[in-house]
Amino acid sequence: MVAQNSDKMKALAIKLFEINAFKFGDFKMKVGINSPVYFDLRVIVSYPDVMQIVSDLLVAHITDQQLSAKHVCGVPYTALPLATLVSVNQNTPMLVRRKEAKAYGTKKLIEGIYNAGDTCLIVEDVVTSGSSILDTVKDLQSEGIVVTDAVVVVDREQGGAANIAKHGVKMHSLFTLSFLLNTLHAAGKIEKATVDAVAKYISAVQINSDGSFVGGGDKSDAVKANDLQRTRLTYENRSNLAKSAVAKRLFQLMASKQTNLCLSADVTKADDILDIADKCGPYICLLKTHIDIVEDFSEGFITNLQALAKRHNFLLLEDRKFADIGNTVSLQYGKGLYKISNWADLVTAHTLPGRSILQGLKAALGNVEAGQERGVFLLSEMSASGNLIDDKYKENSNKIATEGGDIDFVAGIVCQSSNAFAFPGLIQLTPGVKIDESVDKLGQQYQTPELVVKERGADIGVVGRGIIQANDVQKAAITYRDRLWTAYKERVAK
Ligand code: 5BU
Repeated sequence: MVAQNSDKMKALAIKLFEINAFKFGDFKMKVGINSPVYFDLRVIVSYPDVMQIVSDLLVAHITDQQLSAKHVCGVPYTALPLATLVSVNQNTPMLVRRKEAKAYGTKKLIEGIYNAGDTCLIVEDVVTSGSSILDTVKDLQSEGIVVTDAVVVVDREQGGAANIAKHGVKMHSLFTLSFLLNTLHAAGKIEKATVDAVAKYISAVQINSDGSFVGGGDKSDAVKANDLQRTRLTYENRSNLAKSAVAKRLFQLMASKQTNLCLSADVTKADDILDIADKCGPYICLLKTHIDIVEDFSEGFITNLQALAKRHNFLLLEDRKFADIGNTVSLQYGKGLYKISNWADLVTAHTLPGRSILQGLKAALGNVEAGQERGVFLLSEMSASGNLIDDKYKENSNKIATEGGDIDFVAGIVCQSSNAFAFPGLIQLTPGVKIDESVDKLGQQYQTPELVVKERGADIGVVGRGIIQANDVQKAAITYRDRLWTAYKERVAK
């Protein structure tokens, strides 16, 4: 790396982390086991400034390494725009490899003008085993094109360089995973524990170009040893991994106040909600409302509720369960009698309408000041018996929460089980909590605080009638706070 580019490289590493081009957590990989780090450089096309920096650095790296080839060729698909920029910037003609031959016309696998014997430099975004690079090399070679070098943005250091070297191709990476980890740690973006967990995984899981593991075996021990599984991380640690500003704030609040209790204040008189909020406020991280059950709603009630939230340091969650088309939810969130977006730090929403639910809600928000950020909990499971949610729905809900351009708006997931999602930057909110496991007359299914936290992955337990119907609501809140918090402490100490 050229010395003057070193600061640029560090700045780019941080930028890539901030735009979610890579994440830490517990992710399912193509090779069949989970990884504590996940790269998705597809997102960078949405950031022209990042594209510019990456391509400038790639060109500088190519010059620095004296890689002269007659053509450049990107590995489809993520690297194609990068290869285009490299081609244009250094005036080197490009070749395009098709993944499938056209069914009509020329049936060519390689587009562009070339002759057998021409040289070609490969451009790739992320290398794990190197198998994608080798697929492209093979197609170029069968046209008589000579490939000796590949320039890549990120080397995950899992054996890719050695695998492609066996086929006569030398890898030149802009970033190694170690460089990214160290840079983020030095910038205070990730904890030492995260750096160590990833390093441990990388050294244990080296991959051959056919996808098998070096040394054989299924490496399930490495997966078990994955210290970035969300249920094993502390809330402090997870606040650093969160992408939503409200999730960060909530994780920090939970850690400093030592509570993971959400009180569901399901009573119908404004004064009763304020009374419960005042008595239980010191023991909760969230107060959950169903604003449309309040019979005497007024703006003054909201002002008082916000004052209590400030005094006792908890956030407000309106459990509105938005579920309509984008335009309607935007109006329901920002307008009407309740003007929910003005006061609720968080809301709940169904994923049934798809991604547009997030865009609709976001459309109701104007310019948001720091500290006034809003977030959403997406529902991926329900506690009601006989609900219609199946595994596919759950999986797709997780995708909406963790992929795409709106993940900075998603604070967490409302669900009942620990396998609903893996990303530790999201918060699992689990309703249906009571001291005694039971079912109410209308199909609500309850589990104990210990069970939801230790077995079902809950980060926050939601308690309604378990507290509000108690003779002494404050005493009940303390009991639930203590039991949920102890369960969490035991979970992370394991
Ligand atoms: P309870 O009194 O502890 O049963 O109240 C639970 C609250 O959580 C209540 O406000 C429900 O609307 C809310 N809830 C739920 O119980 N189950 C779910 O799956 C979802 C929300 Br989503």
